[in-house]
Amino acid sequence: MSDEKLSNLLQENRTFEPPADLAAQANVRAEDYERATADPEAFWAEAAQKLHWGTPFTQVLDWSDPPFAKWFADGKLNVAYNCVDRHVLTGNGDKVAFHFVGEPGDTRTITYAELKDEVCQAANALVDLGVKTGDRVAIYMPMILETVVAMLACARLGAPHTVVFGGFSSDALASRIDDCGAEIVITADGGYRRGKPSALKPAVDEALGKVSGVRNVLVVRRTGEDVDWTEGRDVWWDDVVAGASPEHTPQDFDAEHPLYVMYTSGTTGKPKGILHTSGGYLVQSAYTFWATFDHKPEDVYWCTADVGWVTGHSYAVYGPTAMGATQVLYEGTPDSPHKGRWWEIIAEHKVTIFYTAPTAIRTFMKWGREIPDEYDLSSLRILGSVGEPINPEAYVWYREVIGGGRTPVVDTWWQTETGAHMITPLPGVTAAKPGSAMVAFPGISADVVDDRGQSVADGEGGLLVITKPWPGMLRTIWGDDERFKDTYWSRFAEQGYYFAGDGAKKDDDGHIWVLGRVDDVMNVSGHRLSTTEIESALVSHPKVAEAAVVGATDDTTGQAVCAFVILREEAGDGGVDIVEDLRTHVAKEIGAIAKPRQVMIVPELPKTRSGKIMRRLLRDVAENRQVGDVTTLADSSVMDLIQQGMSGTK
Ligand code: 6R9
Repeated sequence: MSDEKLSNLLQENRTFEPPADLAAQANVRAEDYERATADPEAFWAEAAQKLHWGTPFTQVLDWSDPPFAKWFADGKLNVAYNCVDRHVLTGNGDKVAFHFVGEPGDTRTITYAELKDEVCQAANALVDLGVKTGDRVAIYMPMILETVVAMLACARLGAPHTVVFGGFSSDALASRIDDCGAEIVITADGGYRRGKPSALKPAVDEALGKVSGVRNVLVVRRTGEDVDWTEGRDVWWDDVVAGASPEHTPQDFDAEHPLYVMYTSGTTGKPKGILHTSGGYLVQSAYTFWATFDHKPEDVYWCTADVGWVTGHSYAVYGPTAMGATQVLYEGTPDSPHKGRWWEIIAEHKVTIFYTAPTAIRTFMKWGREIPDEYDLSSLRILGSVGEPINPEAYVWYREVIGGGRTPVVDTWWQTETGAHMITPLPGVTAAKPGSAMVAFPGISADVVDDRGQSVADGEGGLLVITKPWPGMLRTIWGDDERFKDTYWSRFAEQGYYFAGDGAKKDDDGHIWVLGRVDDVMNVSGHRLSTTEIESALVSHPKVAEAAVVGATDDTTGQAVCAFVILREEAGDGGVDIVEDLRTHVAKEIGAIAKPRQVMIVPELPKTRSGKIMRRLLRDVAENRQVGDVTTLADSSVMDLIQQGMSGTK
C-alpha cells in the first residue's frame, strides 16, 4: 500500500512544456536524442568538434580494458587554449569573461583578452617556481578571479590541480596535499564571508606543519590582513604574477593527460581523489553546458557553486569558458549584507541563466518571496538545480517566484565522478515534471535496475546505473585503481555497469526520479522508504521551510523515521500542536508507515559546503549517540544549536 502512495507523491502530475519561442531556437532538439541513441560514439565525436584539437583524434573510445576508459586517445589539445586563447583569436577578446562581485561590494570585469594575459602570467610564474607538466598543485582559495586564473594556468601547463574548498579545515587540506603529492599550494590571505574577512593562510601554514613535499606557497592578497610568513617558501602572487610576461605558448597534451583531482567530501574514511582527464572531460562539460542551459553568445550566466566543488569546476570554470560564456562570479554568502543580495546581482548584471542548489532555494523560501519580489528578475530565461533531489514544492517556487512562471527549470543529476550532466531535462525539448531529472542526456545510457542488474519496469524503483562509458567519466581514484574498481564497478560487474550509489524510480512514463543515496533509504517494518519522499511530504506543509529525515534504529520496526524540521519564519513557533500536525500530515500524504516517530523542530540543519545535509550526524542525534566527525560541515556550530534545542525539549 505504501508503495502506491509513494508513487503518487513522486508522480507529480504537473508538467511544464518548453516555451515555444525557446524550443524554436533551442541548441538541442528532439532529433538529437535519436541521433545519439543510434550511435553514441559518433554523437560524442561530433560534440568534440566544439573544441580545438591541436592533433585531431582518430579513435573515439577505447574500452578494451574496462573499467579504464580512454576517450579521443590519440588526439591532443590544450585545455586553457580552448577556454581562453581561442576566443581571443576568433575576435571575442573584448567579450566579458567574468563580472566579479566581491562580498564587500568591490567589482571587477575581466574580458577574455585580459583573462588570457593573466592566465599566461600565472603560468609563467608557476614555471619560474619549478612547476613541470604532471606536477600537482593544490589550490585553497576564496571565490575570486585569481582562483579561476590559477586553475587555468595549471591546466595550461598540464599540471593537475586539486582545489580544496576554502572552508575545509587544515586537516582536510593536509590529507589532500599528501594524497596527491602536491608541491605547490596557491592560496590567499583570506576572503570575505558574512561581512568579515575569513583567513585562509593560517590553515595552509598549519597543514604544511603536518605534511612534507610542498616547496612554495603562492599567496594572493585579498583581505590585506596580516599573515605569518615563511621566508623562502611563501611568495606573494602580486610579486611574481603581475611582473611575469603575458606571453606563453601553450603545449598540446594527450587527451588522457590528467586535468585535476577532486576529493569527494562528506564520506567517512580516506577521501577519494576523483581523477578527471583533459579531452573527454572538456568535451562533456562544454557540450552539456551549451545544451542543458541552451547557452547563446549573448547570455549572462551565473552558477553559484563554489569552485571547491565539482559544479564549480565543470560549470563555473571549464564548461562555460570553453564555450566563451560571460559569467558572474560572486565571492560571498546570499545574505550578506542583506537577504536580497543574489537577486540584486541578477538584476544588476541581467543574468539570463542561473544555476543553484535546492538547499539554497529552500532557504529563500524560508525567508519569504517578498525579498526576491523586490528585484527585477525578468532577464532570467533558464533556471538550473543541482546537488540533491529538488522537492516539487521548491521546484515550483523556484519556477514561479524566481523565474516568473516563464523559465524552464533543469534539474541536473550528475556526480563528481561523472564530471558533467548525465540525467536532465533539456529546456527546449523536455516537458519537465517538478522533482524529476527526467531522462539521460543524449549520448548517455542510464537505467534503473534491481539487485541483480535487471532493468526495472516503468513504475518501479531500484538502483541508478550508467550502462555505457561516457566522455567525462572519472578515470580512476588517484593512486588507487582497486578502490576505483571496487567502489563503482564491482556491484554490477557481470553487466559492466557503473553503480552511482543512488536509488531511483522510473515513473509510468519511464522518467527517472532520483531518490537520493541508497544509504539514505530506510527500511521501516520491511517497507522501503526514501528520506527524500518523506522530506517532500513535510516540505509540502505550509509551515515547513526545510526538512531532513533519517532512519534511526528501532527495536520494533527495524528503523524508525526521525524528522528534523525548520519552520518558515511566518509560522513562528508553529503552535503547540505542530509536532502532531506534522506527523499526521506525513501519514496523510504518504501513509501511516511513513509517519515519523519523532519530529524535532530545529533552527538549522547540518550541511556540507556543497549543501548536502549530513544525515549521519542527525542519525547520531536521533539515536542518542555522541555526534561524530563534524569537520566537513560548512558551519560546525550547527550541531551544538540542534543539540541545545533537543535538551530543551526533552
Ligand atoms: C554534482 C554533484 C553527487 C550526488 C549524487 C546524488 C546527488 C546531485 C542531483 C542529485 C538528485 C539531482 N545529486 N544532483 N540527486 N537530483 N539533480 O552534486 O556532485 O557532490 O559528487 O554529489 O548528489 O545523490 O549521487 P557530488
